Amino acid sequence: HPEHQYLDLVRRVWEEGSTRIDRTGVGTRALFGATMRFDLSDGTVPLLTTKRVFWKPALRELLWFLSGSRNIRPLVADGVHIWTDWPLAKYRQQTGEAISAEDFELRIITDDAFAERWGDLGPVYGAQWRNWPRYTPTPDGQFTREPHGHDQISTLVHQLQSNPHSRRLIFSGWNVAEIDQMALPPCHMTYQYFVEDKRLSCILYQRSCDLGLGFAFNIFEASVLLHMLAKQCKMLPGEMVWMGADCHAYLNHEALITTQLQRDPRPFPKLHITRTPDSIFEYKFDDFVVEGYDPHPAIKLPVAV
Ligand code: DHF
Ligand code: TMP
Repeated sequence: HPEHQYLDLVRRVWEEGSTRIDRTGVGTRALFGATMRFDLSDGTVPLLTTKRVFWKPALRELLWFLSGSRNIRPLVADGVHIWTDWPLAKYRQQTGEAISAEDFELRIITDDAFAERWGDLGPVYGAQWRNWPRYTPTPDGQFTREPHGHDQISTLVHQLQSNPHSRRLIFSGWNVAEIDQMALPPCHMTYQYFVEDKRLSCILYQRSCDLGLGFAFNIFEASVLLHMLAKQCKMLPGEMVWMGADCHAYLNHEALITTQLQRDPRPFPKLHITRTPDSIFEYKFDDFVVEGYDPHPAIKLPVAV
């Protein structure tokens, strides 16, 4: 079962990884450099089965990236809480106010000015994917920032269709010049595509991978995006290849070892996309059906902020 690639990596990280103090202070075991490959040609999607993965918030996050948004408001309005902790920590730190997560989210939804000031994550994923800043030189040797940046996703769709053997089918969130403005620099940072006989494959390069939490979302979302791109370009899904650099398990994620590793994987579910809109940006949440997902029970793990 392909999920053993993940379970084996978790075991290897836990048994052979070095113990490291990380940015969050929680501590991890980590090793550097790992690959997994998932065959999507049978219509499946790698959604881990050794614990329940909340794929609905993951799908909403992917659609939020594609919308180009950099504010948590649309996520929170849809009941997705996965990005709230970072703006919340900043708010508490800068105002000294001991606000609860619930009250913070309520203000994000109901108060426009508050959302604009405190819900912004900076130019993260969606902002770079859809609107990588474009500067043009002026005669006096300065540069002006154009109102519309590079839409890397539109370019990718166009290139896939017109130049499928290109070796430049890439988009990236790693904008060096803007890293310092981001709530978190991108973890899943570079995506590259490859077309062979109408089969579309992808490599995702992930610089930093939380194997307990982030990974399940990241591999699912990258694979859904592959299915979407294939559909838009009248191709078939091929292979999803994942490459992780700093692969780590947080020291407070023992349940990963004591519970999840003891379980046997079940078949991956199928992904159905029930509609082909005119553009990749017009997909709606209800266009996606995950069929046959029968996971082991959820495992609650603390997130290191
Ligand atoms: N920081 C760290 N330390 N790990 C991460 O995985 C991470 N991911 C981020 C931002 N910062 C991060 C964005 N993605 C969850 C999943 C993905 C995610 C952030 C958080 C999460 O908490 N998942 C839980 C609950 C999901 C839910 O309730 O909907 C899970 O059990 O999967
Ligand atoms: P870092 O910026 O210091 O690497 O911390 C980011 C942490 O969040 C790290 O544990 C990796 C994890 N992460 C993922 O695994 N996937 C994601 O999509 C995101 C946003 C974060």
